[in-house]
Amino acid sequence: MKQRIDKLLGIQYPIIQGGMAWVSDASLAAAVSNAGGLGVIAAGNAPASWVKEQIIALKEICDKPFGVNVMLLSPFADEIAQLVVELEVPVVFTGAGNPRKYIDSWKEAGIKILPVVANKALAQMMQKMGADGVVAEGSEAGGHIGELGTLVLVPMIVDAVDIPVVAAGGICDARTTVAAFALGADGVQVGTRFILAEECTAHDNYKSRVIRAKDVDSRVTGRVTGHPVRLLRNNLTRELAKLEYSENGAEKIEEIGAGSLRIAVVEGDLKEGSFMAGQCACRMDKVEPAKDIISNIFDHDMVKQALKLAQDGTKT
Ligand code: TUI
Repeated sequence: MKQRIDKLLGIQYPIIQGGMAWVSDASLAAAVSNAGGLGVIAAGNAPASWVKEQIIALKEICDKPFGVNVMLLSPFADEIAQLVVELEVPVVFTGAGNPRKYIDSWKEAGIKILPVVANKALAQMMQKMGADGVVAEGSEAGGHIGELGTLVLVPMIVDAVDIPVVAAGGICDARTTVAAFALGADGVQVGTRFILAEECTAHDNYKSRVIRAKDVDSRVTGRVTGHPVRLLRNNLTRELAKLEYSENGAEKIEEIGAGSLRIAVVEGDLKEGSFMAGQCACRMDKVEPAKDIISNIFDHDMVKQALKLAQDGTKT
């Protein structure tokens, strides 16, 4: 039995791997797509040349549909928006902004478009502009977040639009996937748990930091910049918290924030790195193949039942 999101994206299971800057590369995205979900390469702040390499590398090891996440605050967003057209990327996600200026060209190219949204107004605008679906990302998520939690955001957006809605933020296992379907979602986006995929090339220190994460370790920094970010507490988050309401705090936070994610993912610097992760980091404890993460969720009887009910009933 297929959900409408499976048909739209050409995938076997209604699960999308979150586009995590520096983390979501060809290796992780190919593993997820090859396992029947939708793998996603995150452009983050990387130059278009890096994104191009990743797309080409993915196509060599995977002939299934995949996506690219365009981070709209990136200085390279315009170039990457064009690149996905040239390289015939099947699905594009956007994050951290309004993708209005790219939508027409992506639609013309036949790309499926699913903007990540954190409020109702943007979801409705995206539907009007022709988006194929939206990812409703609650503030339990890691990285850049909006204000509303998944439990409020998802059903509100399900009621506000007719296009498929993918639930994100806090979803990491069978129980939270069932919850997402109960809220009316058509599919789930899972980020943090895929950091712990064997095929994820993030530094081992990043993975062990996620495994060690306790419930009290999740922090949100950068509220003064207008781009709040959820990450795991360490020396960096303490420094950022001190800056938050200091003079020129916003600029200093932007400056420090810019390079610190790469330092965490590539170098594994536990003190100065930005270990972006969702609140649910405290609920996961092992590294395993991407296909085991997916089967652990979708082989669960409760999820199978929820999928069946979602098809029979949809909006309740
Ligand atoms: O984009 C994300 N997650 C991210 S992006 C990122 S890189 C970054 N680093 C430092 C500062 C900022 C970004 C790390 N994690 N998720 C999708 C998402 N989009 N969450 C929230 C939003 C969002 C927020 C405001 C989307 C649109 C929006 O407003 C658009 C508008 O103009 O109404």
